[in-house]
Amino acid sequence: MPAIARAQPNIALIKYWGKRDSHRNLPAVGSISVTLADLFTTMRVEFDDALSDDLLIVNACVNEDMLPRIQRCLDNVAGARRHPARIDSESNFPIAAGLASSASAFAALVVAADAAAGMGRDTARLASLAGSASGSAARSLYGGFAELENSGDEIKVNCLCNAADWPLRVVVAITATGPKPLGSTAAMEISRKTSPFYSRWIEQQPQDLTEARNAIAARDFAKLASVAEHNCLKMHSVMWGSRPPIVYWNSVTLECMQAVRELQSQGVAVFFTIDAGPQVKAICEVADESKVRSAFGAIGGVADILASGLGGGASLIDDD
Ligand code: 2P0
Repeated sequence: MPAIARAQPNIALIKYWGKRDSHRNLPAVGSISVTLADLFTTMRVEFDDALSDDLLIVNACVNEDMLPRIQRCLDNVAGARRHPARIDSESNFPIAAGLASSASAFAALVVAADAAAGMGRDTARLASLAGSASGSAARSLYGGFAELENSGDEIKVNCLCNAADWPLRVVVAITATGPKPLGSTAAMEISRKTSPFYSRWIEQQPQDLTEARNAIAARDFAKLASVAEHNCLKMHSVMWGSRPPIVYWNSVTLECMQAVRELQSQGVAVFFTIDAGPQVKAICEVADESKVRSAFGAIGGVADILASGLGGGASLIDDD
């Protein structure tokens, strides 16, 4: 039977950058993210012995580039002796542009493939499988604020706070469209091997995680803002210090960061974060969303603005 799942991308507030075991895709650091409600990937998986081979369709086009990674994930979920699969993936936001499309894609893939293969695993097990395919995908199995722990041999994720218990907004400034120059997996390895700041990044991460966990528990926006911006800039410093340097920002990225700083100086509850791409994500209180949108809208180079509340975890949906 085919199965369809939907998963949302997540935005890390305390970042995952670096692997402790690249073979098993175990992260070198813990991370904390928020899942977005309004951006999503819908994934339909059907195993069919009448097919001669696996077929991947992404946003209505046959995609062979991503197929090997998808096949490895399907083998892990359904076993290497599975039937060939037809996989249809659709995302309602730009893919491969630093909006965590691999997180929503692999989270949706494991949920749909598990159901299509009749395996019936629980969320913790599905998160571990998603994380083996793409580290950040493990967090998209959970809603609200999710923490990926860096301990043991299994990828483990906890929900720290449900979306409804701290309803924040995320406003994303798209500063460039099109795929990023270097994927995260390769970039992380370059950082691990060459950045003089990498070891300090790993050493300091537990402190940032504790600070963020406490801020979330206390719903303390200012504390979360401070540690999240610090952690984001520290991750980008690791990247900038790599050889060759890894710079995902453009001049509009910097203009958006400056706009957030100006809003902060006017007392607006907002902070920025930036992932492996040039987009700027502003996290704000619900009442301040329109001010953030206006500030980004006034920047000439901003190509588009997306906004979302915090969402739930990946789940199966009906075929209709
Ligand atoms: C994060 N990123 O925590 C960080 C911040 C990008 C910057 O997780 O190699 O695509 O597939 O495990 O999950 C992007 O990394 O990497 C990422 P793989 P993934 O969201």
